[in-house]
Amino acid sequence: MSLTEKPVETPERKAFYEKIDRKSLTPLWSVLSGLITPEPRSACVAHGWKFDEIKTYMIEAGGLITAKEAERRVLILENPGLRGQSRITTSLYAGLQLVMPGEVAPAHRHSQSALRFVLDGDGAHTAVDGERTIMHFGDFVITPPGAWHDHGNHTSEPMIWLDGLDIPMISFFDASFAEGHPKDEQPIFRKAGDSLARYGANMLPVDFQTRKKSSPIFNYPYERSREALEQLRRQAEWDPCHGLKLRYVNPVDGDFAMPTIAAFLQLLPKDVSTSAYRSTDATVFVAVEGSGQSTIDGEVFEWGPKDIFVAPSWKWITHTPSSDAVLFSFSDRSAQEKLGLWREDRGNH
Ligand code: 1HN
Repeated sequence: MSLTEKPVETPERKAFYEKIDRKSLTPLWSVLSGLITPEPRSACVAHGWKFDEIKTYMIEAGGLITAKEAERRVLILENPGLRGQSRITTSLYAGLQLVMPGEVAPAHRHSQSALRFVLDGDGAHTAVDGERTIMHFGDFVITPPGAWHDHGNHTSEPMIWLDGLDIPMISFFDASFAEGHPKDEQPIFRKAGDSLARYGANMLPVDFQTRKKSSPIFNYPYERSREALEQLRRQAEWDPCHGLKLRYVNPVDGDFAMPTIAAFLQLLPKDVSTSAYRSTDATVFVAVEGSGQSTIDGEVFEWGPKDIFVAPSWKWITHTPSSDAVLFSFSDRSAQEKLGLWREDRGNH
Protein backbone atom coordinates (compact mmCIF):
# COMPACT_ATOMS: atom_id res chain seq x y z
CA MET A 1 0.00 0.00 0.00
CA SER A 2 1.40 3.36 -1.00
CA LEU A 3 0.23 6.94 -1.34
CA THR A 4 1.95 7.31 -4.70
CA GLU A 5 1.70 3.91 -6.39
CA LYS A 6 -1.37 2.03 -7.52
CA PRO A 7 -1.56 -1.70 -6.71
CA VAL A 8 -1.44 -3.83 -9.90
CA GLU A 9 -4.71 -4.79 -11.54
CA THR A 10 -4.94 -8.58 -11.59
CA PRO A 11 -7.80 -10.17 -13.58
CA GLU A 12 -9.47 -11.15 -10.29
CA ARG A 13 -9.26 -7.60 -8.96
CA LYS A 14 -10.52 -6.13 -12.24
CA ALA A 15 -13.51 -8.49 -12.23
CA PHE A 16 -14.23 -7.53 -8.64
CA TYR A 17 -14.03 -3.79 -9.46
CA GLU A 18 -16.48 -4.26 -12.34
CA LYS A 19 -18.86 -6.20 -10.14
CA ILE A 20 -18.96 -3.61 -7.37
CA ASP A 21 -19.02 -0.73 -9.90
CA ARG A 22 -22.62 -1.71 -10.69
CA LYS A 23 -23.45 -1.04 -7.05
CA SER A 24 -21.86 2.44 -7.05
CA LEU A 25 -18.79 1.28 -5.18
CA THR A 26 -15.11 1.99 -5.94
CA PRO A 27 -12.00 0.56 -4.27
CA LEU A 28 -10.05 3.37 -2.63
CA TRP A 29 -6.69 1.74 -3.37
CA SER A 30 -7.22 2.15 -7.13
CA VAL A 31 -7.77 5.92 -6.91
CA LEU A 32 -5.93 6.99 -3.75
CA SER A 33 -2.75 8.26 -5.44
CA GLY A 34 -4.84 10.81 -7.39
CA LEU A 35 -6.92 11.85 -4.37
CA ILE A 36 -4.16 12.69 -1.90
CA THR A 37 -1.13 14.07 -3.72
CA PRO A 38 2.18 14.84 -2.01
CA GLU A 39 1.96 18.39 -3.42
CA PRO A 40 -0.76 20.43 -5.13
CA ARG A 41 -1.43 19.01 -8.58
CA SER A 42 -3.65 21.22 -10.70
CA ALA A 43 -5.07 21.41 -14.20
CA CYS A 44 -4.76 25.20 -13.84
CA VAL A 45 -1.83 26.53 -15.90
CA ALA A 46 0.12 29.80 -15.99
CA HIS A 47 -1.22 32.15 -18.66
CA GLY A 48 -1.25 35.80 -19.72
CA TRP A 49 -3.75 38.04 -21.53
CA LYS A 50 -2.84 41.31 -23.30
CA PHE A 51 -5.34 44.04 -22.47
CA ASP A 52 -5.13 45.81 -25.84
CA GLU A 53 -6.03 42.63 -27.66
CA ILE A 54 -8.99 41.86 -25.39
CA LYS A 55 -10.20 45.47 -25.58
CA THR A 56 -10.60 45.15 -29.34
CA TYR A 57 -12.82 42.09 -28.84
CA MET A 58 -14.75 43.82 -26.07
CA ILE A 59 -15.57 46.80 -28.26
CA GLU A 60 -16.64 44.32 -30.96
CA ALA A 61 -18.89 42.61 -28.39
CA GLY A 62 -20.29 46.08 -27.65
CA GLY A 63 -21.67 46.17 -31.19
CA LEU A 64 -23.22 42.71 -30.87
CA ILE A 65 -25.16 42.83 -27.62
CA THR A 66 -26.28 45.44 -25.07
CA ALA A 67 -25.38 45.23 -21.39
CA LYS A 68 -29.08 44.91 -20.62
CA GLU A 69 -29.66 41.97 -22.95
CA ALA A 70 -26.48 40.23 -21.80
CA GLU A 71 -27.23 41.04 -18.11
CA ARG A 72 -23.45 41.50 -17.88
CA ARG A 73 -21.42 42.04 -21.07
CA VAL A 74 -18.34 40.10 -20.08
CA LEU A 75 -15.63 38.13 -21.84
CA ILE A 76 -14.57 35.40 -19.44
CA LEU A 77 -10.84 34.86 -18.93
CA GLU A 78 -10.71 31.09 -19.07
CA ASN A 79 -7.64 29.27 -17.89
CA PRO A 80 -6.35 27.25 -20.88
CA GLY A 81 -6.11 24.19 -18.61
CA LEU A 82 -9.74 24.60 -17.51
CA ARG A 83 -11.55 25.47 -20.77
CA GLY A 84 -15.34 25.34 -20.72
CA GLN A 85 -15.49 25.76 -16.94
CA SER A 86 -15.58 29.58 -16.64
CA ARG A 87 -12.58 29.52 -14.31
CA ILE A 88 -9.33 31.44 -14.27
CA THR A 89 -8.08 29.25 -11.39
CA THR A 90 -9.63 26.13 -9.90
CA SER A 91 -11.54 28.19 -7.33
CA LEU A 92 -12.02 31.59 -9.02
CA TYR A 93 -13.76 33.18 -11.96
CA ALA A 94 -12.50 36.28 -13.81
CA GLY A 95 -13.78 38.30 -16.74
CA LEU A 96 -13.54 41.70 -18.37
CA GLN A 97 -16.77 43.70 -18.35
CA LEU A 98 -17.76 46.50 -20.72
CA VAL A 99 -20.41 49.14 -20.03
CA MET A 100 -20.96 51.50 -22.98
CA PRO A 101 -22.00 55.16 -22.59
CA GLY A 102 -25.67 55.42 -21.57
CA GLU A 103 -25.96 51.76 -20.66
CA VAL A 104 -27.16 50.06 -17.50
CA ALA A 105 -26.14 46.58 -16.33
CA PRO A 106 -29.35 45.71 -14.47
CA ALA A 107 -29.66 45.25 -10.70
CA HIS A 108 -29.42 41.75 -9.30
CA ARG A 109 -28.02 39.93 -6.30
CA HIS A 110 -26.43 36.55 -5.67
CA SER A 111 -24.57 34.55 -3.06
CA GLN A 112 -21.28 34.87 -4.95
CA SER A 113 -18.84 37.58 -3.80
CA ALA A 114 -17.48 39.87 -6.52
CA LEU A 115 -14.62 42.29 -6.92
CA ARG A 116 -14.00 44.82 -9.67
CA PHE A 117 -10.68 46.33 -10.58
CA VAL A 118 -11.13 49.34 -12.87
CA LEU A 119 -8.96 49.28 -16.00
CA ASP A 120 -10.26 51.54 -18.76
CA GLY A 121 -12.47 54.61 -18.97
CA ASP A 122 -13.31 56.92 -16.11
CA GLY A 123 -16.45 57.92 -14.24
CA ALA A 124 -18.96 55.10 -14.71
CA HIS A 125 -20.66 54.01 -11.50
CA THR A 126 -21.72 50.96 -9.61
CA ALA A 127 -24.46 50.88 -7.00
CA VAL A 128 -24.25 48.52 -4.04
CA ASP A 129 -26.97 48.27 -1.39
CA GLY A 130 -28.44 51.72 -2.00
CA GLU A 131 -25.23 53.70 -2.58
CA ARG A 132 -23.52 54.69 -5.79
CA THR A 133 -19.80 55.04 -6.26
CA ILE A 134 -18.06 56.61 -9.24
CA MET A 135 -15.26 54.36 -10.49
CA HIS A 136 -11.79 55.54 -11.49
CA PHE A 137 -8.73 53.74 -12.82
CA GLY A 138 -7.31 51.28 -10.29
CA ASP A 139 -10.24 51.43 -7.86
CA PHE A 140 -10.92 48.17 -6.03
CA VAL A 141 -14.68 47.75 -5.69
CA ILE A 142 -16.48 44.89 -3.95
CA THR A 143 -19.96 43.43 -4.03
CA PRO A 144 -20.67 41.33 -0.92
CA PRO A 145 -22.88 38.22 -1.11
CA GLY A 146 -26.56 39.07 -1.24
CA ALA A 147 -26.00 42.78 -2.00
CA TRP A 148 -28.09 44.34 -4.78
CA HIS A 149 -25.78 45.74 -7.45
CA ASP A 150 -26.09 47.44 -10.83
CA HIS A 151 -23.73 49.41 -13.00
CA GLY A 152 -24.24 52.47 -15.20
CA ASN A 153 -22.16 54.67 -17.46
CA HIS A 154 -23.12 58.34 -17.75
CA THR A 155 -19.81 59.24 -19.42
CA SER A 156 -19.01 59.47 -23.13
CA GLU A 157 -16.39 56.68 -23.05
CA PRO A 158 -16.68 52.89 -22.81
CA MET A 159 -15.76 51.64 -19.34
CA ILE A 160 -13.96 48.33 -18.80
CA TRP A 161 -13.08 46.59 -15.57
CA LEU A 162 -11.90 43.21 -14.37
CA ASP A 163 -14.44 41.16 -12.45
CA GLY A 164 -13.28 38.49 -9.99
CA LEU A 165 -15.85 36.18 -8.39
CA ASP A 166 -15.81 33.08 -6.20
CA ILE A 167 -18.24 31.28 -8.58
CA PRO A 168 -16.38 27.91 -8.64
CA MET A 169 -16.19 27.87 -4.82
CA ILE A 170 -19.91 28.52 -4.46
CA SER A 171 -20.65 25.81 -7.08
CA PHE A 172 -18.44 23.39 -5.16
CA PHE A 173 -20.63 23.93 -2.09
CA ASP A 174 -23.86 23.90 -4.16
CA ALA A 175 -24.78 27.15 -2.42
CA SER A 176 -25.79 29.43 -5.29
CA PHE A 177 -28.81 31.71 -5.02
CA ALA A 178 -29.53 34.60 -7.39
CA GLU A 179 -32.38 36.95 -8.23
CA GLY A 180 -33.07 39.96 -10.41
CA HIS A 181 -34.32 43.27 -9.00
CA PRO A 182 -37.73 44.43 -10.27
CA LYS A 183 -36.08 47.65 -11.50
CA ASP A 184 -33.02 48.00 -13.78
CA GLU A 185 -31.50 50.39 -11.27
CA GLN A 186 -31.96 49.87 -7.54
CA PRO A 187 -33.28 52.77 -5.43
CA ILE A 188 -30.50 55.00 -4.06
CA PHE A 189 -30.92 56.03 -0.41
CA ARG A 190 -27.35 56.93 0.59
CA LYS A 191 -25.18 59.78 -0.64
CA ALA A 192 -22.07 58.92 -2.67
CA GLY A 193 -19.10 58.58 -0.30
CA ASP A 194 -21.24 57.59 2.69
CA SER A 195 -19.66 54.19 3.34
CA LEU A 196 -16.11 55.47 2.81
CA ALA A 197 -16.75 58.22 5.36
CA ARG A 198 -18.30 55.83 7.90
CA TYR A 199 -15.87 52.95 7.57
CA GLY A 200 -12.89 54.13 5.54
CA ALA A 201 -11.28 56.72 7.81
CA ASN A 202 -9.73 54.27 10.30
CA MET A 203 -12.85 54.84 12.40
CA LEU A 204 -16.22 53.13 12.78
CA PRO A 205 -19.61 54.50 13.81
CA VAL A 206 -19.57 54.33 17.61
CA ASP A 207 -22.26 51.68 18.00
CA PHE A 208 -21.46 49.79 14.82
CA GLN A 209 -22.07 46.04 14.92
CA THR A 210 -22.51 43.59 12.11
CA ARG A 211 -22.76 39.89 11.43
CA LYS A 212 -21.69 40.40 7.80
CA LYS A 213 -18.40 38.87 6.81
CA SER A 214 -17.48 41.33 4.03
CA SER A 215 -16.08 44.82 4.39
CA PRO A 216 -18.66 47.62 4.67
CA ILE A 217 -16.38 49.72 2.41
CA PHE A 218 -17.25 48.96 -1.20
CA ASN A 219 -14.84 51.23 -3.05
CA TYR A 220 -11.16 51.33 -2.06
CA PRO A 221 -9.96 54.26 -4.22
CA TYR A 222 -6.69 53.67 -6.06
CA GLU A 223 -5.47 57.13 -5.15
CA ARG A 224 -5.34 56.19 -1.47
CA SER A 225 -3.84 52.72 -1.91
CA ARG A 226 -1.21 54.03 -4.32
CA GLU A 227 -0.30 56.86 -1.94
CA ALA A 228 0.22 54.34 0.88
CA LEU A 229 2.73 52.44 -1.26
CA GLU A 230 4.47 55.69 -2.19
CA GLN A 231 4.84 56.61 1.47
CA LEU A 232 6.23 53.16 2.26
CA ARG A 233 8.78 53.50 -0.51
CA ARG A 234 10.51 56.18 1.57
CA GLN A 235 11.03 53.67 4.37
CA ALA A 236 12.35 51.25 1.73
CA GLU A 237 11.71 48.04 3.65
CA TRP A 238 11.44 45.93 0.54
CA ASP A 239 10.43 42.31 0.91
CA PRO A 240 12.65 40.11 -1.30
CA CYS A 241 9.64 38.13 -2.62
CA HIS A 242 6.98 40.86 -2.75
CA GLY A 243 8.60 44.30 -2.90
CA LEU A 244 6.13 46.45 -0.96
CA LYS A 245 2.86 44.59 -0.71
CA LEU A 246 -0.36 45.58 1.05
CA ARG A 247 -3.62 43.70 1.39
CA TYR A 248 -7.08 45.22 1.20
CA VAL A 249 -8.82 44.76 4.56
CA ASN A 250 -12.21 44.76 6.20
CA PRO A 251 -11.87 47.60 8.76
CA VAL A 252 -14.28 45.83 11.11
CA ASP A 253 -12.03 42.87 11.87
CA GLY A 254 -8.76 43.39 9.95
CA ASP A 255 -9.44 40.30 7.84
CA PHE A 256 -9.42 40.36 4.05
CA ALA A 257 -12.14 42.52 2.48
CA MET A 258 -14.13 39.43 1.55
CA PRO A 259 -14.39 36.02 3.25
CA THR A 260 -13.53 34.03 0.15
CA ILE A 261 -11.31 36.34 -1.94
CA ALA A 262 -8.10 38.09 -0.87
CA ALA A 263 -6.81 41.13 -2.79
CA PHE A 264 -3.46 42.89 -2.77
CA LEU A 265 -1.57 45.85 -4.24
CA GLN A 266 2.21 45.81 -4.52
CA LEU A 267 5.00 48.09 -5.67
CA LEU A 268 8.08 46.62 -7.35
CA PRO A 269 11.17 48.73 -7.98
CA LYS A 270 12.74 49.01 -11.45
CA ASP A 271 15.24 46.32 -12.42
CA VAL A 272 15.05 44.39 -9.14
CA SER A 273 13.99 40.75 -9.59
CA THR A 274 11.94 39.35 -6.75
CA SER A 275 13.09 36.13 -5.07
CA ALA A 276 11.31 32.96 -6.09
CA TYR A 277 8.05 32.45 -4.19
CA ARG A 278 5.22 29.97 -4.21
CA SER A 279 2.03 29.57 -2.23
CA THR A 280 -1.09 27.41 -2.31
CA ASP A 281 -3.31 30.25 -3.50
CA ALA A 282 -3.35 30.38 -7.31
CA THR A 283 -3.21 34.12 -8.04
CA VAL A 284 -4.53 36.47 -10.71
CA PHE A 285 -2.25 39.48 -11.32
CA VAL A 286 -3.02 42.74 -13.09
CA ALA A 287 -0.21 45.07 -14.11
CA VAL A 288 -1.50 48.48 -13.05
CA GLU A 289 1.55 50.65 -13.74
CA GLY A 290 4.87 49.94 -15.42
CA SER A 291 6.03 46.94 -17.37
CA GLY A 292 8.23 43.93 -16.94
CA GLN A 293 8.10 40.17 -16.97
CA SER A 294 7.20 37.40 -14.59
CA THR A 295 8.49 33.85 -14.71
CA ILE A 296 5.93 31.28 -13.58
CA ASP A 297 6.85 27.60 -13.47
CA GLY A 298 9.76 28.36 -15.83
CA GLU A 299 7.62 30.20 -18.41
CA VAL A 300 8.15 33.92 -19.07
CA PHE A 301 5.18 36.31 -19.31
CA GLU A 302 5.75 39.89 -20.51
CA TRP A 303 3.37 42.49 -19.16
CA GLY A 304 2.55 46.16 -19.51
CA PRO A 305 -0.23 48.33 -18.06
CA LYS A 306 -3.61 46.54 -17.77
CA ASP A 307 -2.28 43.13 -18.84
CA ILE A 308 -3.46 40.15 -16.79
CA PHE A 309 -1.65 36.94 -15.89
CA VAL A 310 -2.36 33.98 -13.63
CA ALA A 311 -0.07 31.82 -11.50
CA PRO A 312 -1.27 28.34 -10.41
CA SER A 313 -1.02 27.00 -6.88
CA TRP A 314 2.46 26.04 -5.66
CA LYS A 315 4.33 27.05 -8.85
CA TRP A 316 7.43 29.23 -8.42
CA ILE A 317 7.03 32.84 -9.45
CA THR A 318 9.49 35.74 -9.84
CA HIS A 319 8.79 39.26 -11.10
CA THR A 320 11.33 41.36 -13.01
CA PRO A 321 10.01 44.88 -13.63
CA SER A 322 11.79 46.98 -16.28
CA SER A 323 10.34 50.15 -14.70
CA ASP A 324 8.81 50.83 -11.29
CA ALA A 325 5.69 48.70 -11.37
CA VAL A 326 2.44 48.30 -9.46
CA LEU A 327 0.62 44.96 -9.47
CA PHE A 328 -2.90 44.28 -8.25
CA SER A 329 -3.64 40.65 -7.43
CA PHE A 330 -6.34 38.44 -6.01
CA SER A 331 -6.63 34.83 -4.88
CA ASP A 332 -8.60 32.47 -2.64
CA ARG A 333 -6.11 32.97 0.22
CA SER A 334 -8.90 34.46 2.36
CA ALA A 335 -10.83 31.17 2.22
CA GLN A 336 -7.74 28.97 2.52
CA GLU A 337 -6.56 30.74 5.68
CA LYS A 338 -9.95 30.27 7.33
CA LEU A 339 -9.78 26.56 6.55
CA GLY A 340 -6.20 26.23 7.81
CA LEU A 341 -4.95 25.25 4.37
CA TRP A 342 -2.87 28.19 3.16
CA ARG A 343 0.85 27.55 2.84
CA GLU A 344 3.76 29.50 1.34
CA ASP A 345 7.36 28.77 0.42
CA ARG A 346 9.66 31.77 0.35
CA GLY A 347 12.59 29.74 -0.93
CA ASN A 348 14.38 30.64 2.36
CA HIS A 349 14.00 34.41 1.95
C1 1HN B 1 -21.99 39.60 -11.96
O1 1HN B 1 -23.01 39.83 -11.13
C2 1HN B 1 -21.22 40.64 -12.43
O2 1HN B 1 -22.40 42.26 -11.20
C3 1HN B 1 -20.15 40.39 -13.25
O3 1HN B 1 -20.99 42.95 -12.63
C4 1HN B 1 -19.84 39.13 -13.66
C5 1HN B 1 -20.33 36.78 -13.64
C6 1HN B 1 -21.12 35.74 -13.26
C7 1HN B 1 -22.18 35.94 -12.41
C8 1HN B 1 -22.47 37.21 -11.96
C9 1HN B 1 -21.56 42.05 -12.05
C10 1HN B 1 -20.62 38.06 -13.22
C11 1HN B 1 -21.70 38.29 -12.38
